[in-house]
This record gives sequence, structure tokens and C-alpha cells, in this order.
Amino acid sequence: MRPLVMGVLNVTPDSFSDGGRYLDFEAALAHGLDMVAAGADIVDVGGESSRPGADPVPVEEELRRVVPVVGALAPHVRVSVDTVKPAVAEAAVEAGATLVNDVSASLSTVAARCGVGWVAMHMAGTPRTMQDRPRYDDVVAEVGAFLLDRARAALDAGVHEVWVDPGIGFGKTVSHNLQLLHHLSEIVALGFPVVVGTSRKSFLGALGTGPDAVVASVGDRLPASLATATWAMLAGAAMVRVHDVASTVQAATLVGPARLPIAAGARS
Ligand code: HH2
Repeated sequence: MRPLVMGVLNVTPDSFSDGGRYLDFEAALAHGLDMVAAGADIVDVGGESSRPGADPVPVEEELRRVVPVVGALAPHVRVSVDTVKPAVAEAAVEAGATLVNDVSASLSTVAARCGVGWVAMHMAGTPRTMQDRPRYDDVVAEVGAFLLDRARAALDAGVHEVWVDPGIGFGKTVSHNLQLLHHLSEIVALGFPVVVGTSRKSFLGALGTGPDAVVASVGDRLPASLATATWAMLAGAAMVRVHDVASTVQAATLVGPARLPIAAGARS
């Protein structure tokens, strides 16, 4: 069994890497179906950017963006909804989504009520403020404790499928992101399936040249995106959230057998 690949579908004008490309319903549906053909296990539909500095979107507008796309994709693939709004989560589930991808880690009772899975992601603050001097005494321990607390509360609230996500790039410096990747096994050891999203994020552009220097533009981050997705999968992530589905499915297919105990003896 290989790790799962969640394809990103941003129905937004302002997402950091693909804003505006899939705002139109037809373009969004076509891209979603392309990701299904490329092997995506889940398509994650979002109508509000959570990039650093992003402004919130009114609920009516987010519903207008997300619900028709979820409804059109749900017969073809498992659909998650990337939202922090209860009304959007509920309407997306009504339209066929079976997973709530929640970067605020606050919607577990909604997921329980709707009878769907839930991803709890760690974020320090809100997208507007999260990159203003993020600081932790021990980022791995603090993120882990937060996720464990939220995940246990979700189980108690009756959510039957709980995922945790360290929230790469959400209120973290380059160093924090790298520490979380280096110590991902500690997040995996919490005992909940782990999702990791590094795809095209700005810390990948800064690698090798000091804390905040950006050297790779968004379009040049595929190699580092694949490297970090592979790194996360080898460290035990059960799912990676990515923009480039076909190449990540190849990586996941290679990693899959490597994670099984028999892989140690399989040399051909
Ligand atoms: N990252 C983004 C959005 N949602 N959800 C989870 N679980 N994990 C992540 O790392 C994650 C997420 C940000 O990426 P993207 O959706 O491409 O950009 P934007 O927020 O600008 O739409």
C-alpha cells in the first residue's frame, strides 16, 4: 500500500501558487478530473486562500466557489473540503465531500455531526498574522501536543476518522518547517495518520541560502516539493497534499514498498 496523494484544487483568485487558474467552474472541474486521471486518491477543494496575509472570504462567496465543484467531482473521487467555516463544511458534505480539511483544527464537532473524516492542522495564529515572528521553545513538541489534544477531543466528540497535520508554513520559519520534517516520526508516533503539505511552499524557495532568501520561484519548486513529499512519506506520513499529482504518485509508488517490513529483504 502506498501513501495517499491528495491533489490540491484551489477555486480561488489569490492562492499562492495557482490563484485564479481554477476560479471558473469548468476549469476547476477539468483540473480535478485531470488529477483523478493522474492518480489522486483525494481531491481537496478550497475556496479561501490560507497563504500568509490572506484576507477571509465571505461565507456566501466561499459556498459559491466550492459547492458546485465538490458536487461535480464527488462521483469520481473522494473529495475533501479545505475550509475553516462550519457552513461551508456542512454544505460541501451535503454535496458529497467525505473529509473536512481544517487548517484551524476547530471543526471536529462539525465533522462528528456530519459523520465524515477530519484533518486537524496546526497553525500559529491566523493566515493574516501567522508569519509575524513565529516563535516556539520546541516546535516539534508544541505542535505534537496541540495535535494530540485536538485529535483526542475529536475522537471523544465521535469523529471516526481523524488525521493530523503539522501545518508546514503556517506560522513557522524555514527552520521550524525543517525541524518538523526532521522529526516527523515524532508526529507519526502520536498514533494518528499524518498528512503533510509542503508542495511549492516558500520555505522550499529559501533552501540553502539563509533563513529568508527566496531563490526558487513558485514554478521552480517541483524538485524540492517532490523531495520533501518523499521525505515525509518515508518518515511515515500516510498522505501528502500536493499540486503536482502525477509525479508525486510516482514517488509514493516507490516509497510504498520501502515502508513495508519485507522491503529490507527485497533487493530486486
Ligand atoms: N496548506 C495549504 C492549504 N491547506 N491543508 C493541510 N491539511 N495542510 C497544508 O499544508 C495546507 C492545507 C496552503 O496551500 P495552498 O492550498 O496551495 O495555498 P492557498 O492557501 O494560498 O490556497
